Parts: sequence; C-alpha cells; structure tokens
Amino acid sequence: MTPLSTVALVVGLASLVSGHGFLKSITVGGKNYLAWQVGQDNYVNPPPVRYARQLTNNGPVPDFTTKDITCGAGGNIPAQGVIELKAGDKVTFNWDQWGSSHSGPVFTYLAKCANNDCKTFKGDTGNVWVKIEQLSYNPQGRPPWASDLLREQGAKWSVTIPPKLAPGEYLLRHEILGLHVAGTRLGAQFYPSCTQIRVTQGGTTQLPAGIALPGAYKPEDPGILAELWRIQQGQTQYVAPGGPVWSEAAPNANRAGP
Ligand SMILES: [Cu+2]
Repeated sequence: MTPLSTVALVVGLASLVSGHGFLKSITVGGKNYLAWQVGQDNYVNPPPVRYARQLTNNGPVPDFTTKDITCGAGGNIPAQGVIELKAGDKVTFNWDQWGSSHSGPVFTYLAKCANNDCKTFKGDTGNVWVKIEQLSYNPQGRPPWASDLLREQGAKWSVTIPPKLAPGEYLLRHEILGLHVAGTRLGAQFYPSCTQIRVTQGGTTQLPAGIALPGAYKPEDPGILAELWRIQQGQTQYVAPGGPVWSEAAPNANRAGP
C-alpha cells in the first residue's frame, strides 16, 4: 500500500469509529442561534458572531481535571452573541450528531456571570455551577442511557430555564458524558459547551452555591471511573457526577427517570 492510501484508510476508519460530536446550534422560541462551528469557524477571521464558546475540535475534553472542563477545550473565549430569553423558556440544544458507541448521562448547568457580564466571566473558579437538568441511566428506559435518547431524538436535547430565575446574564453549560472507556482512570469523555444567555424577565430566585468545574469531577468518582458493562448488567447502580439537580429547576423535559 502506498503511504497515501494508508493515510486514506486510517482517516476512513477514524470517521467510522468516531461517534462523538459537538453542539451545533441552540433553538429558543423558534429562533436558531449558531454555536461555534467546529472545523469551520476556526479558519474565519475575524471570528463570526456565535452564541456558544469556541471549541478546538469535536473530541472530548483531553483532561477533565483541568480548566478545559469548564467550557470545553477551546480556551474559554467569550462568544460575541448572547441569547435573550425569559425564565421558563424552553431551550433546545442541537448537536451535529451523537453515536451509539458513546453512551452516558446528559447534564445541563447554569452559572451566573459575575458583574452580570458573560464577556468577562469564565466560570472556572468557585462553586458557581448549578445543575438544572440531568438524565443518566434507567434500566427500564427505552433506551436506558440519556445520550442514546438524545441520539434517537435527532441529536437534540431540551431543557427549561428555571421559571423563577432572576434576570441577568448566565452561562448555560450543556454536556454529554461518554462512558465507553470510563473503566480506565481519566478515560471518561466529557463533551461540555457554554452558551451565553440573558434572562430578560423572570422571578427573584438567585442561584444557590453549586459545584466547581474544574474540581467537582474527581477521577475516582464512581460516576466517572465506571464500567459501562457492569452498570448495564445491573452489577452497579449508576450515580452521575456533579451532585443533584437544583430543587428550583424545572421538571425534566426529556423523560422521567434517575
Ligand atoms: Cu468520541
């Protein structure tokens, strides 16, 4: 085989096994807002107006104990756009794709942007992340894993902004955790994204203290260092990392379950 055809074969195999993806756009009130377009926007100068923060590629965070976990491996550079919405609005995250080989839970968190300004906020220090939605594993579910449900829903996932949330600017951190190689330490694959939102109308409820990212996702957390097959065979009950969902969050929009 010539070197060139070897390269073509390797590239072909890589695309066959890659089941991961990236957040492509966000829909609110029938309007579609583009996230960072991986593989395109990195080559556009000046960078285009997007509503979610940059990502270097569609792969997982290389090391989830570093600041890459906060908003993905893209430098946590503030986006130029901010989506205006109201507390109680439904937000739909549209991924480019999600593969059946990447099973795991799906989370969404909120952080209040300090000084009410997401342009100067990174969210990589302090207990600022509050979980507002989660679905992980339900043995009776069809399908049992949240990520497989996301895939079956056309790579979409919807969440409701907490109905009593106070107005202001927030980062909305939506994430899939792929557990397919999570039996190896640091093998868990996190795919976070940070969308910038401005709540223009809402209630008076402020976010409570949450978790720190990086920090809260520990390499030995049983929801992170986890054997997919053990969970699926019922040998261990899966508890997702990141703590419980905030009591003031809206009911799970996707499915009843753990
Ligand atoms: Cu992958």
